[in-house]
Amino acid sequence: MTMDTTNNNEAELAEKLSFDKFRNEVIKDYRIACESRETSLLGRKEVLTGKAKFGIFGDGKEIAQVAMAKFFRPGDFRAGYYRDQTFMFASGLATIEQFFSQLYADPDVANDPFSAGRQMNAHFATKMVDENGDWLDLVERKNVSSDIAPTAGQMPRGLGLAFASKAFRNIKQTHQLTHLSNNGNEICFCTIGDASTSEGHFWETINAAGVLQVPLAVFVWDDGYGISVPKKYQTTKASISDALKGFQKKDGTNGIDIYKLKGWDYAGMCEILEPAIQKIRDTHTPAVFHVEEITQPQGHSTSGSHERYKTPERLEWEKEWDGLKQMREWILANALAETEELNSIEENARQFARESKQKAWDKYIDPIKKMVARTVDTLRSFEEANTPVKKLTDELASLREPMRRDIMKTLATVLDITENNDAVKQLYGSFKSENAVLYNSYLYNDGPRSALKVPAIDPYYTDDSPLVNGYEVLNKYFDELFATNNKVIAFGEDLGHIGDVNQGFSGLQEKHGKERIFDTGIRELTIMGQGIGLSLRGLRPIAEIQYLDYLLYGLQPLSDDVCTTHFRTAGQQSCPLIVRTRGHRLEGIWHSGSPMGMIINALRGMYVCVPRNMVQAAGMYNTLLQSNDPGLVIECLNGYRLKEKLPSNLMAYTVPLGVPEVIKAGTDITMVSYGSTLRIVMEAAEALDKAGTSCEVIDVQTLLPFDINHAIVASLKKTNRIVFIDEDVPGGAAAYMFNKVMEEQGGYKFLDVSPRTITAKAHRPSYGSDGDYFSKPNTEDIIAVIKEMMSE
Ligand SMILES: Cc1ncc(C[n+]2csc(CCOP(=O)(O)OP(=O)(O)O)c2C)c(N)n1
Repeated sequence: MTMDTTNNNEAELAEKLSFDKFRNEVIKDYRIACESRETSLLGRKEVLTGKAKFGIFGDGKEIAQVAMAKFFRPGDFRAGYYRDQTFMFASGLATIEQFFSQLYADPDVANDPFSAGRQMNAHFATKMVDENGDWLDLVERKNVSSDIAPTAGQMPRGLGLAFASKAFRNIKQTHQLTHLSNNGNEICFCTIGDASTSEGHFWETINAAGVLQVPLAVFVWDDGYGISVPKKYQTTKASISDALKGFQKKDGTNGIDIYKLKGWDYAGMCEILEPAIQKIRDTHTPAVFHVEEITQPQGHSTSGSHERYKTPERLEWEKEWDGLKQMREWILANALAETEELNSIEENARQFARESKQKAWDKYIDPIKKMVARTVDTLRSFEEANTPVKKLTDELASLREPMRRDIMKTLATVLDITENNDAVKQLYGSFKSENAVLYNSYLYNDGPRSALKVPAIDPYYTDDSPLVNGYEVLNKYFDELFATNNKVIAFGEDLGHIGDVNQGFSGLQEKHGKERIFDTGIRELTIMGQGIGLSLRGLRPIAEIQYLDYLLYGLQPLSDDVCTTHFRTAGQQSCPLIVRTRGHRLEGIWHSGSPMGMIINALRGMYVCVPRNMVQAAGMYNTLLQSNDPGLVIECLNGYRLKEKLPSNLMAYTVPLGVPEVIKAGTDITMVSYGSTLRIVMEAAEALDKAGTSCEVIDVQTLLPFDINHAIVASLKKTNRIVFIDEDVPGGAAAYMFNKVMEEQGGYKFLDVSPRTITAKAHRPSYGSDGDYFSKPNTEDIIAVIKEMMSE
């Protein structure tokens, strides 16, 4: 009897404790949801009153996101978009104050830790790499890959982040990297709006995830619209979960799991998510959570009002099914709290959001006001003598919300008026460099892991170094690389089983394993995404695009995501992806492209290597692998069967980036080129030499960076004639080289005759050798142009 009573008491106590824990959890979630809503309401006001430029908020998604955040663990990753503020607050990865700092574009990373004021608001990130470029312990922290604005742009990256878990789980060579993964248990939580699922990125990602079986949890926030366009114009059957049905995993098949949730139903969502997320973690089966019946109380963004496109009935429905209202009613119905308690939570939330906003504003404006004060101080000394200066100073001093540019404009005008007064000049100069640090830094790594700081080591040859085919240089190189570097992974179309279309990886899958060297589907976009995710998680992927012409399919994630990663996180994330491809001259419209102008203009933030042969290519891979900067290496498609001497120090030698090589010395004219074109250039140069014109041929080796030590102008000083030759369209990369040498290097000062570019035609080349001859620069044309220059 006594025993029974004790048991009863203990059971009651345990029940009470677990009830209290549950209740506290619910109340905490409700509080976070309320604070987040207040943040959205206040945020919109800040934009409408002009304190911030643009605002986009997570109102309407609060309840779904507090539910989701419960299952996001240390080690996990998020690849999301701009609606996820509540998830960030609930995961402890953002404060309201930080949210407002980003809204104000505060360039101090201590205030906006996501982007140092570089990104629009609600574009989140967490720090993954330290100041030395070493990866932090990602297993013990919750990780957020930096958001980007292009809709669905997070999908390929999300796939890659999830894929990395699979790699870590299956590749035994990575098992000692315990700071990067715990046996691949990490899930990537990926969020997307319902309308953005119309993008090809979504479908390619879902298909790849279904094939690969990776721990990807995709949450579709379905509020029925993409800005103003309703989902009947976006999605087949106006339901993404219905449209996805063929992807559903069944017994004995691959595929994805699909769940439907109601965005206002806190309890219902938690119940579904708990086992579903655990299953993803354990089995690496991807899942889509279609979160329906979500609202958007303030409309899409501060750019417009939703009354323009939502019917009165819809607006009424949104009010009734607002997640906060529903959660509140559910709490009361289940006696988890009294009305007074909820009222006070709501009031405190309002107060807290207001205070946080104010703190963020003070932190933002304070340094600017100090700059204004310094400026005004300096300018007051001119006032008496100079009325226009006094007027400008007064104007600046009276600005209630000054900006840095107001100060710069004032100083520049005063400089003009005072004819370059020293004190003003000094102040202007020092503000200019301070602002450059805030606004123009971090495009590339400039710390110890900068690709430009990798020491140059020459290839080493012995008397009996063998002469081998170009592809064999790479094959031997990759073999040694995979034997010595446990972080490298290579993949692409036809790269695994047959060892790539030109045999660079021939036999290597068998030797180094299917987990490290493997085939992918034909999906350049998500191949890039796989590479991005693996890179962010500290591995060293070499992701292959089969032919340069098909880089276009993968260009968007490189340009929007890879190239901006380091910049948009102010150096807190690095994406050292290596993209390997082959291109330039071969045959036909889509196997001969050399669209280098397009590439270098799209890829500032990556390094672009254009090796003339495979020995140079391997040296560039070595350089890139020692750095944290991303790079594209374009091998010469027609060079795999040309003979090259095999260096004996394959793993050690490096090709420094941005350092051209004079591959033939001469005195009469400088010929600047790269890649496959160099063979034509050399043919022309040798013929011209015989005819008495001494040609100096320079291989630029990399287009980004370009001739950092100005070696080309040094050659021009000697020859006083220069021609830039490539197989891009007119005005493409040859024009870029021309501009660099003439403007940046001041080459125009050393010209005896007008400089030239020789390029391919504007159209793509016709098929066959004659098509090639008449479309791309040929030896005879080059000789003719140079003869003309010599006679000028
Ligand atoms: C590639 C691209 N196209 C267009 C836009 C402009 N845009 C921004 S958000 C948006 C609608 C997205 O709707 P949805 O995916 O449903 O997300 P929601 O904003 O409703 O959460 C559009 C068209 C963009 N950012 N990126």
